[in-house]
Amino acid sequence: MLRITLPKLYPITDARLTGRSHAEQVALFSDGGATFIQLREKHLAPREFYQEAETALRIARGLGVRLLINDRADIALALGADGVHLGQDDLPPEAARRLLGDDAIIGCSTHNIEQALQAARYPVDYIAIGPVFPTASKVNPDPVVGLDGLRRVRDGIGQIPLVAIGGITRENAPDVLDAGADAVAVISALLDGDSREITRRTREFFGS
Ligand code: 3NM
Repeated sequence: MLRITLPKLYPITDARLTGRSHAEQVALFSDGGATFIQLREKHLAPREFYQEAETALRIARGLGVRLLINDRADIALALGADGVHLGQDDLPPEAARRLLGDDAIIGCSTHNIEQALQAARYPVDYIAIGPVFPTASKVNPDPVVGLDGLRRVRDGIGQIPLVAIGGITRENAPDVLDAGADAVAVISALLDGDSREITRRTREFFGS
């Protein structure tokens, strides 16, 4: 496992919300200073997603940006992506670790303290907890954990890097970091707007 230091902002692509390709979103987030991005695709067939992700990875590599693939360790492996973000129904983290090796970044989605404590026993590089706030970007989200739930997870998992997700905005992000998250993963608060807006929102997410 790597010992990674996460940047505070972890943008996630969403082709339905913007109508833009994953590659274009990676370019826009990168222009805004993002260095760690997740490709999230819930609708395309694996072959199409693979092809889009290949283009996105080429762009990311050219810019020195690390790119993780949501859900699909097979696609991450085939592409040589930087890692995979696993949901509760995806491959178990130890199986993804066997496939991808020690240098890959493996993150694990959790939605309550029990899942987070379980994930802390797996060979993961970070744990994500959410939704912290209500979100419209996920179908059937789990119950909101709130800042208190986030604090409990922070206290429970020790030093493992922690990503907060769900309903995070420029306004509430400082409270989320105060509650113990190392990074915030964000979809709609970045992608809501034209391309200049997306880059600007990314650049200004943490104030500057
Ligand atoms: N996962 P937004 S919440 C992809 O709870 C995702 O694990 C969640 O989008 C979880 O920033 C979520 O627009 C959606 O709320 C995040």
